Amino acid sequence: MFDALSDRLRQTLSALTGRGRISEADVDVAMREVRLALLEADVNFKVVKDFTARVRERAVGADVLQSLTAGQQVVAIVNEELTSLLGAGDRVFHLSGNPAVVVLVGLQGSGKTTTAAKLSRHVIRLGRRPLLVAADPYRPAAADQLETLGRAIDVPVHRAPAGTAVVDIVHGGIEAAKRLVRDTVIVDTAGRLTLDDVLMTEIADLCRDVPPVETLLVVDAMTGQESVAVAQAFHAVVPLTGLVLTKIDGDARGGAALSIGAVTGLPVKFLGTGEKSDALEVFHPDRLAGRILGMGDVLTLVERAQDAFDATEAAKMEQKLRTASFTLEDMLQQLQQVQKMGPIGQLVEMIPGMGGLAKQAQDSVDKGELRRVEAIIRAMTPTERRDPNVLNASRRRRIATGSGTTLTDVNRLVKQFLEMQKMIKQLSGGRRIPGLIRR
Ligand SMILES: Nc1nc2c(ncn2[C@@H]2O[C@H](COP(=O)(O)OP(=O)(O)OP(=O)(O)O)[C@@H](O)[C@H]2O)c(=O)[nH]1
Ligand SMILES: [Mg+2]
Repeated sequence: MFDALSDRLRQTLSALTGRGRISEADVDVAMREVRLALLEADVNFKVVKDFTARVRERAVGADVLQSLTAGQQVVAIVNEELTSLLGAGDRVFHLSGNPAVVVLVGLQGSGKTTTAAKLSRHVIRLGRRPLLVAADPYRPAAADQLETLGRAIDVPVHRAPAGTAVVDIVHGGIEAAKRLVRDTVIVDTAGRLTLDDVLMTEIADLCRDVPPVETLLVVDAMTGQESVAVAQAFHAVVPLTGLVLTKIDGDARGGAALSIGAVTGLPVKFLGTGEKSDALEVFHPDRLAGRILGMGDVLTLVERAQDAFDATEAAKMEQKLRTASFTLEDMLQQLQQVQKMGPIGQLVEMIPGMGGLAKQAQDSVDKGELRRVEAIIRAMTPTERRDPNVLNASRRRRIATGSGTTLTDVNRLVKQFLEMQKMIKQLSGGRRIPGLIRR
């Protein structure tokens, strides 16, 4: 989502770090560029103004410009200020009370139901036992959707006959949670098409009556500046405790998502990064700032790897790499594991210094290159997978036909694999392979 902004900021800031001393005028030029980049990304005007003013003041004040590393220091200031801009409010996800009640509210289609399922998985990972509540008395289909999602992740769903009042549905859910020994109740409410008074009052009443420990507003980050107004309107009526920004994986300019916290003072607690129920990230402002400024986000990458990789499998793989007995079969398995971590573009973006390659990597996946590699390996016999040296011309032709690829594709893969194997042999002279994930 933040690609265009990220590209521009990176360019501007590399102009600062690319030389020795910088002057106040250099800072001004850079800040003008930063301001344009943020405005173009649809960041709220006032937020932009305050932001650039703060960065400028810190950069030209003190002794920053006198130092030999002035450029880097200015970049560090931008990073810090961006982090504090993104990190408004109390970001802790509170789960006190038995059961702890979490209510999700938001406009129609913002992603409440999807987020309810994602949050269930999140709290399960925290060692809790969630129960979902379908608190939409108007559309039975909404409860069906939640039930389907709940079944897929093995979380019970409480629902009530159409027409039951929202407050009663939620109390029923809390009773059910006590019965089923569930300690976290996640309430999915009806979508509001607009900021409708009746529905708003219904939520306000619910929050007064229950009251939930967390009332999160689910906001579609693709809706732009309007989302800021929506958040302000909700917050005026309902005591919100935080925001969930969904569809961060989309291609909107992202500025609204960046400014919504600063404008409303509400903390962003989670990011939705995809349609599947595991596509939820705890929001870390420093990590997002790092990603936007092209400094990478290794921590999130490691967490995703830990979620996707089986620890024993990872250890086995490391052993193979270490002893240089890594085969095409292992490579196939690795490719599948990595793909479980999410879209390749998102992953590459988190590697420091690689942000600029994210799009390229995603493009090559979208063009089916990974699938081609998988198809080629699958078309090989077990012997061939274990020892590609047996691959003579006729075997290669057979594999190309079998995988629906070309001889050139097969040759390229085999060549790449043999080179990789050589490199692993060199690296694995008893040394630890850098970058290997372990729990
Ligand atoms: N790409 C992407 N799609 C998402 C994300 N979150 C939700 N969606 C999609 O957005 C659409 C709407 O999501 P729902 O969870 O049904 O939204 P809702 O707020 O419950 O909608 P209503 O109940 O009708 O108000 C679905 O197609 C979801 O798959 C996300 O983080 N990324
Ligand atoms: Mg819904």
